[in-house]
Amino acid sequence: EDELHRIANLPKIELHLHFEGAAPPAFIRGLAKEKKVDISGIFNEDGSYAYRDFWHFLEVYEAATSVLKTPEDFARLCTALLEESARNGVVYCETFLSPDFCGGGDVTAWREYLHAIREAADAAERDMGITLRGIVTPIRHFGPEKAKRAARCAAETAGDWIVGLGMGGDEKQGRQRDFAYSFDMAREAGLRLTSHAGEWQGPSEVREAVEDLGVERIGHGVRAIGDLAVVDMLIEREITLEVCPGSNVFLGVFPSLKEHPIERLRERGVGVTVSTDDPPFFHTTMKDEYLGLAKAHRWDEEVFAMINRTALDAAFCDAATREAVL
Ligand code: ES4
Ligand code: ZN
Repeated sequence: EDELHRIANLPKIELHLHFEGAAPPAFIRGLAKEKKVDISGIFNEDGSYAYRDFWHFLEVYEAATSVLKTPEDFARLCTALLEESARNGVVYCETFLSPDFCGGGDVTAWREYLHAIREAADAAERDMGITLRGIVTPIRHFGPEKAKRAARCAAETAGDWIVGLGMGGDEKQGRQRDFAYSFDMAREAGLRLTSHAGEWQGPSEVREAVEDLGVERIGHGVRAIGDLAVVDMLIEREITLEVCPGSNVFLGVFPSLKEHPIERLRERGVGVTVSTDDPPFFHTTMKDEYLGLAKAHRWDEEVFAMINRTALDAAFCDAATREAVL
């Protein structure tokens, strides 16, 4: 119990956190009230987010996000989510941010949102010692044309704070290669690359993200376990997985943490890391993730230290930032 306590309080690196998906329902309800928008249909009676499955979740997510209108709204959310992350011991975090929700893909508007978010993040770093970096997120089910606009926003703001391009959204729509143009644009701008794959689709989706887009990390990637040739490809190419165990169990990708393949992937030699995905939606926190894995897979402090080392090595920020956080 003493060891569990120490594990919960370890300093943590989180690589996979959706910015809007980190908004607590009370935060979204408050904004809806201020702006006199009625989105009561997306909440349960107990105040939590209400949805039936992943695809309905994506709809509810968009409805919740619709009350985030101004750069100041995003800045307030940034402060709130970093307070919660810092409470959970997170010292470095990368967050998926979509220009589709911040100015609709217009570069000038995107810069204004980004400026407000960065100010909030810089203040949180000074006050709470937590470092945030942004990954621009094309949303797969919005299609390749919108993805190009997002990638253009990413390329125009690539630098020390926007560090990557990372596709999210519905993995069952289109193919990874439909987005190759956007990933090429981002790569040429010096950005690092990741894509959601192998959460809802099988191992071949993971292979396609690596081979057709050239990503060096995979969002989830856990269903690679269904084809050991794909698992070995990940090991050989040193691709790091952004694993979100609590999200996977909550959405029914795997029946329980005990049956979750994170431990089998780790044992075989895949670089696995631990993140929350959309914590209030999936009723999880980084402390919950660590405690759950400690219990389900008997992970000790040494394993978590390795997980965090893997995460820091795979982080998209510059070397000086990496060396300052752990
Ligand atoms: C997602 Cl685009 C997006 N937003 C939040 N959570 C997600 N999971 C997969 N895609
Ligand atoms: Zn995700």
